Amino acid sequence: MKILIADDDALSRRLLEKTLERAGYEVTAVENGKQALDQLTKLEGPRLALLDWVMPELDGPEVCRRVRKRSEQTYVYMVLLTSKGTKEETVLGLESGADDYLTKPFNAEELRARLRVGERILLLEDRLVEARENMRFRATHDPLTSLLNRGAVMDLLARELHRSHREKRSTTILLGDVDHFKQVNDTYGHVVGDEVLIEIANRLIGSVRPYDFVGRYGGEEFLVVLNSCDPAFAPGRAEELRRSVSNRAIQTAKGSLNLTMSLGALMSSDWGPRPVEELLHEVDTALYKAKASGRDCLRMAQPMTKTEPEAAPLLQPVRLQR
Ligand code: GH3
Ligand code: MG
Ligand code: MG
Repeated sequence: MKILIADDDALSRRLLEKTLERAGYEVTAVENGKQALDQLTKLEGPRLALLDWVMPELDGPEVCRRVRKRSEQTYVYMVLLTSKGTKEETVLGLESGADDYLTKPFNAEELRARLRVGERILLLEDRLVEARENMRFRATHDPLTSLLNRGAVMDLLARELHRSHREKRSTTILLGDVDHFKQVNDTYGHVVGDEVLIEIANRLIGSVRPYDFVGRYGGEEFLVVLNSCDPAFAPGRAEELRRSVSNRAIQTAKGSLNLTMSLGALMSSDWGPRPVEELLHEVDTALYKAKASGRDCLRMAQPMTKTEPEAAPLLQPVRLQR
């Protein structure tokens, strides 16, 4: 475990260093408060610190105060080293944000015992952070494929649409649905169906850029958001996603299966500011058209242009002549 010693007295610093190295710590020793603050606020810096009260640049309590101000970083357990150990000093030290204090000259046994208390607190914090991260992941991800779940990908899409509109860029929304997926379940069982979904999820993730979003929208439906995607490239990128499913067989416990996916797509620049639900409805309609056109294909959602209603009557006679 890393530990920081900040003491301007060279002799005392060396003594602490030796004691702690013998106890198995990875020691960094500095000689003033400013260096201590730098160490404690850097990424991956020590999370356990022994700070002398009186030091040049910044004293021990001031280092504690400044470390505590940075609430975003992980917890640092700080022990102040005082020479007097009066009640007033103790209160002031703890009020400044220190977790504990030790009076000099210190007893090596007591020092180690107090540092073990600090380690227990840090371990507890690690476990809490881990539990919180696990909960956050579970709340936003699909347990089968580990993709974003429907709620999370919709939230990100809504935010992205606002941003792209503000920055006059285009977001491409894709809705993919595996073709005849029910047959996989019916023929090979649900477990193989699950294997297929996991593999397709991986292929989709592998086909987008790191800042695009892929979410599981429903059973065998996937929502892909291509952020700031140049409209000229959107159909090509959508085709790549479609081909990522069909271009090679999927290996499963019951053999390799050839599957395809139909896609509906929409470029936000074609539509202007619209509610997410409305845009998704349009993509869904395009997906339905892809299914109706024989599956394993892509259909783009196109808004009705102003000229279309006028053009419609002209088309009418052509159809009647057939
Ligand atoms: P289409 O080409 O028209 O999309 O046909 P389809 O068979 O893919 O579509 P349908 O909607 O009829 O069937 C989807 C199936 O997906 C039905 C459902 O049981 C299955 N499914 C949904 N979620 C899961 C899942 O998590 N695991 C497995 N194995 N199957 C799932
Ligand atoms: Mg479906
Ligand atoms: Mg399907």
